[in-house]
Amino acid sequence: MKFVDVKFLLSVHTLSQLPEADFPEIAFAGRSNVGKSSLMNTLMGRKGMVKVSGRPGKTQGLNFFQIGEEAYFVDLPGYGFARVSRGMQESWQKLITGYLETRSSLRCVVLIMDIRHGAKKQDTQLLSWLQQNNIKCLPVYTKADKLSGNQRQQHAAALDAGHTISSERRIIFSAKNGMGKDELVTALASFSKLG
Ligand SMILES: Nc1nc2c(ncn2[C@@H]2O[C@H](COP(=O)(O)OP(=O)(O)OP(=O)(O)O)[C@@H](O)[C@H]2O)c(=O)[nH]1
Ligand SMILES: [Mg+2]
Repeated sequence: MKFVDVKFLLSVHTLSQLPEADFPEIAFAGRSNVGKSSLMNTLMGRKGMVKVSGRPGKTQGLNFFQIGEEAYFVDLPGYGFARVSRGMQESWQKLITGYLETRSSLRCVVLIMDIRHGAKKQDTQLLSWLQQNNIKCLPVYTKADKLSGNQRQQHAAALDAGHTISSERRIIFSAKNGMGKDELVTALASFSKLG
């Protein structure tokens, strides 16, 4: 997978705005402020391609990025942000689940979790929902730079156990120092070639 020609395509707020399913698609999901946009910037090798903010709930709508003629990457709005109204949370959820359920070109959901935190209910729910819907999921534990080597392994093991994820299936990552980037690119390349 090459990231030479990367561009922002569009922001989708209703399912009718979805672009043609022309390329294999990879979606990036996770709790608000977990580091989805930062991870995508690191992957695409473009610091400012996806907007990153200290304020949770920054990413709204489904943001589509085109990776050459190879794939679409989709930045999903973060879930679990208490400061937006319940009605807003519900409409986000509708949009996201509607997208995930119907998108024929979707190859994989990268589920991003903060390596410092324990298993969170919303992540557990999304994991099992994806499984039920036969959608492939790649778990990534991010912000690994914030822990020492020992702590990193301990926290990763706790997350594995909390979500019943096998350690070969997930990737430890840092947007800050690029840890896990090559591994992630390799995994995504194999997903986007499927079918
Ligand atoms: N140290 C460290 N900080 C990170 C890492 N990834 C993200 N951050 C920081 O975490 C904050 C949130 O990052 P974003 O990438 O905007 O998170 P997001 O999940 O896209 O957030 P929403 O769009 O609001 O859901 C920012 O202050 C980032 O600089 C990482 O790997 N290491
Ligand atoms: Mg974001």
